[in-house]
Order: sequence, then C-alpha cells, then structure tokens
Amino acid sequence: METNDKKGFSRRALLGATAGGAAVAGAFGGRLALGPAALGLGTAAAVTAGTAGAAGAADINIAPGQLDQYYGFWSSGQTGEVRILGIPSMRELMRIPVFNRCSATGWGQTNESLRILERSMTEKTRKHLAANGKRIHDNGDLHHLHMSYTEGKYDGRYLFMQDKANTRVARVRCDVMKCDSILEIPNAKAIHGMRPQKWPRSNYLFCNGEDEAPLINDGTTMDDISTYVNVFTAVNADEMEVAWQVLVSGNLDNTDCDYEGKWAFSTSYNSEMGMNLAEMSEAEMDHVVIFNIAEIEKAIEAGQYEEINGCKVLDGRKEAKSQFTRYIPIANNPHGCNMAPDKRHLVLNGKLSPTVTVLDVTRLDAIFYEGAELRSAVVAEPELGLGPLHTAFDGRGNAYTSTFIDSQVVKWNIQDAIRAYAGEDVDPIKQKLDVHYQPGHLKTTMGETLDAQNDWLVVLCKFSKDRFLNVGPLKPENDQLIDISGDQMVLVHDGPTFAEPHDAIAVDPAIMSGVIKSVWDRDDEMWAETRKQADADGVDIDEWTDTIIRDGNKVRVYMSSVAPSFSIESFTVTEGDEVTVIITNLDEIDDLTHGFTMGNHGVAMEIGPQMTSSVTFVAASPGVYWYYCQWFCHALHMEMRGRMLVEPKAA
Ligand code: K7E
Ligand code: CUA
Ligand code: CA
Repeated sequence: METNDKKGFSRRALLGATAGGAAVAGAFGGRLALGPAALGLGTAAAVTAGTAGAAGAADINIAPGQLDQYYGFWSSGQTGEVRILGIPSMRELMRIPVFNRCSATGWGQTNESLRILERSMTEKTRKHLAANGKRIHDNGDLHHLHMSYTEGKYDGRYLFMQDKANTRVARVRCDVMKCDSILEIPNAKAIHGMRPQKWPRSNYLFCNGEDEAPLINDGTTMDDISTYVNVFTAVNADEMEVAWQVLVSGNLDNTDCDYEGKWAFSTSYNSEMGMNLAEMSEAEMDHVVIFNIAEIEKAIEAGQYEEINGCKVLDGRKEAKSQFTRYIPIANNPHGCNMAPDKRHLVLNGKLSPTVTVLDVTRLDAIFYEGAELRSAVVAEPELGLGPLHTAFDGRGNAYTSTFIDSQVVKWNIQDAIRAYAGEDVDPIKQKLDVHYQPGHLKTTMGETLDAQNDWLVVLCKFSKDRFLNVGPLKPENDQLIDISGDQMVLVHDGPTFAEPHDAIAVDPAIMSGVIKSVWDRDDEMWAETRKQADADGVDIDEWTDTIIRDGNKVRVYMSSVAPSFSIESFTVTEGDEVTVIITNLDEIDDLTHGFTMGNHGVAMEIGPQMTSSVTFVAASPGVYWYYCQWFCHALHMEMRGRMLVEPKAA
C-alpha cells in the first residue's frame, strides 16, 4: 500500500485548511498554484508513458480538432442542468437545461419547454405557482444522472435525472440531447437517489424520497412524527408515469439495482426518523433497504395496493412484515450505494464509519425466502479511511472509493476484501491517492455497466481551494482525472466546474454514433402541439411562411428563418396583445442555429437547424421594438433582425 503524500508538506495540514486554514493557504498557496508539474507529477504525456503496465489510457492532451475517447455526462447539482464533457480532455462540450431556466436556449420560456415542464405537475404545485404569478419551478437540484440500459449495458436512448429540490425526475433524449419529459412525483418528498433498472432493460426508474413527511401532507397532522413516512417510487421510464410506490421505514438516500432485475437497494441514514442532526445520527446502525421487485409487482397485479394521489402504494415498512422489503443493518449514516459489474457485489459506503459494507446479492433470496439472518449477505467490510461516500469499479475486480474527510481515492480489491473478512491475512487496499479536495462521487468509464473499462477515473471534488486562480469567495469545484490503466493510480488533470456536479457517467462514443443527430427531423414531437395550432391556422410550417393570424387579442406570428434573415421584417400588434412567435429554421446545415430575441420583453429562444420553436409574451407599451437573432449564424448575423410595432390600445 502506498500513500502519495505530496513532498514537503502534509496532507493533513491541507485538510485543516477546510475549516479555516488561512495559515496553511499562506504557507503553501503559492506552491500549490504551480499545479501538478511543480509537485513532481510531470507532464501529462510523461505520466502516461511512465505508467507501469499501462493497459491503454491514452494521452490526456487532446489536440485541436481531435475527439475525446468518451462522452462524459455530468450532473450540475443546484444549477439544475446536465453538462456534456469530453473525457479525457475534460473540455465542456454542451449544457442541457432541464430544471433550470436557460437564457440562451429559452428553456423554461418557449412553449415547447413549458409543455414539458408543466406536463405532470401536481395540482398542489400548479396552484401554489399560480398564486405567485408563476407557471413553473425554474430551479432544480440535479444530483444524479444515468443512461438507460438494455441488458446491463448503456443503450443510448435516454439520460435520466432527478431534482431533489422539487421532487421531480426528468428524461433527456439522446438523439437531440434535449429534455423531453419531466415528472413530479406525488407522495414522496425530495427525490435524491435515482437509478434506471439495468436488466432486462430500463423499464423502471427507481427514485428515493429523502425527506420525511405525513403521507397525506395537507396540514391536518404536522407535529405528530409517527405519521411521517418516506416513499420509494418506481417510475415507468417509457411513459414517465409512476408505476408503483412502497412506503419504507427510515429515509432513503442513494439507490442502485442489480444486473438480474430482481432487486433495488437504497441506503438510509435516518433509520431513527430523527428530525435533527443529533437524532439522525443517534443509532449504532442504520440500514440498506432491499426491494424485492417480483413480490412488489405480484402485489400490484393482484390489486393489493392503496391508491393515494393517483399512485399505487404498498406498505413495505418494517412493521408491515411484507415480502416487499428487508432492512439489512449497516454502519450508521451510510451514503453511496454501488453495484459492481461482477453482477454480484453491492458496495454500501459508510460515511460516518470508515468502512464500506459489501453484500453478495446472490444471498438475498435466502433472506427473503429461507429466513436467513439479515446480515448473512454481508461478505466484506473493509476499513478504507474517513468518510467513504461513493465507490466506482473497473473491469478487473477493483473498486475505487472516495473518502471525503481523508480527501483520497482508495483503490481496493473486492475479492481480497472478501478473503480478509473471512479471516485470511490479506490487505485489500492497493493504493490511496490524494485528491483535491473532499471528493464525492467518482466514476470509471462505463463503470456502472457490464462493460466497465480500465482507463480513466473521474473524481468529483467538492472543494478546489488553492488549485486555481482565486475567483472570489465562491470557488469552483474540481473534477480530477486519474489514469487507472496501470498498477498505480496517477492523477493527470484538474478540471474546474461550476456548482455543483455530484455525479457523472462516461459513455463510449460507439454507443452514441448513429443515435445523435446534427439536424432536427421536421416531424419531431418536440413541436407536435405547435404544429397542431399551425394546422388549425392553415399554416404550413415546413415551407417558407410569413403569416400573421389575429384571433381577438391573440396574435400568432409564423416566420421562417434562413441565414441571415427572418421571413418577416416587421409586424404590428396592439399593446397588451398576447403575441406568439412561431419560427421554423429552414436551414439544413450542421451547426446553423438561429435565435429569436425580442428586445425589452425578456424573450429569447434557440431555433436549431430544421427546428420549430415558439414563444408567447404580452406586447409592452406602444413603440418600436426590434427583434434579432442571437445565435451567431452568418457574416450578416447582426443584420438578422426586424421590428415589432406596438400600437396603442384604442380608447
Ligand atoms: Cu452528492 Cu450522490 Cu446527492 Cu453523494 S450525493 S456526494
Ligand atoms: Cu441567425 Cu444569427
Ligand atoms: Ca442514522
């Protein structure tokens, strides 16, 4: 075992800097700012070349014009969007707005995006928003995203993601990389852990409700904590509707599922059902909940559920003694929940305990059906360091666990840990590598599929402190890239990111080729509703059009765009009119996106090649307002503009 202490100063001293280490920063700040080269790690090329037995992790230096080896899909926490990065360059390639409001694309403002955002909103949310003059929540807390699976492998159809802030899940279509569906989940509170089913395919999306509240949360009971529950939800991932829900004891944090379609697993840090920090960490042990999918489906089919707010709800709490769940005790306040690609081992990360617990999922049947002792599925419990949060896997039987408090990645071998637990004298720990600083999630390429690779590990560090030029009190996070191709992990890159990527996945571009489009199909369902309105108005939006429809105080302006002009140079409306501008971009060329911004109206949207977008707004006070294309499209892009003339209302 080897610890990569940086020469000349101690890692512990750096940890102290979290709390208030002005002195540490003063002493080492200048030196740290020099980066890995000054710390003796050498250049990226030298590092790769020098990695003993490198199995193929290539140079991280992706030259201009060269493509990355992997698509990295990043969550963004409280920013509420998805980001696409290239691995190993760690260059940001694109952002996909989901739960946030995007100024550039008009997400959260175009009619097409509002339909998706409003689609499944509960009545309660709709009323509350309306009372506040709003139509949608335009924030989200997007921790986790995963790709859809077919038989344990990524299939390139969808990305799924959750919103802890407003209890939602969403789906992004991989062909156009746009969100196509959002579901607010009734009964549950604060969707945190979320995973698509891996086998036989992602029929379900498993969603953890993290926060406890009365099941009928209408104010009739609030102080009586005995009425509080947490809810585990399976969403039908094709329809984006709730399939069923299971009430659980304790709360739910992270979730994963197996490679046979039998089980889902959720860690719970609040088995105590505490309402404050002290109460939530009071017990010696919390638990991981095992959900028995077949038994749950059987009961749903047999109609043994209660229907609550339109959802089929089963009681899987401890006292119900059902076959839906088992509660396996594990060390207090666990966090990450990660299924290994060996199809057999589930790793539960200790957080408050220096250990991770390894379950053998082939032993779960005995617990459900033969009365085997709950902890009989535990096959290893290696002690890795302080604050283990998440674990990633390579294709060689190794696991990589982030230790938040130690600021390290611990590489350990699953079989060795099992042997050690059985009493053999082996050290499962292969290496501890310092990362900077306080890592949360970490991901190997393809590591949450049966195709786990042995080249790169991305570590999402919550703190960057002194790693970058100072940008003020709010610092970026630091996503570090580690070459894992050799026997030893080697840190090769720092990647600053804006708040707050929790999680990431890395996907082989071969899965995406033939999936991702460069130009929209004209019959895309994204604007199916808009097309219906156009048909009703007798407008052919597939052809060049400059039609204005007046319908009382509603005005619909149908335009086309071909660089560098809109089909309509000016149009006239009346103050207070509800104006809808519908634009079809007839350009068919790769990368030729137009935009529409209406001056002084807070309106802007993206119109990609062959795309139709529409936006509705109220015409402001009388006067001349220019609209323009805000996506640089042509040498005469600045000239791509026109006027909206707003006439005063007749007295
Ligand atoms: Cu940040 Cu996956 Cu919400 Cu751990 S969770 S770090
Ligand atoms: Cu069209 Cu700029
Ligand atoms: Ca606890």
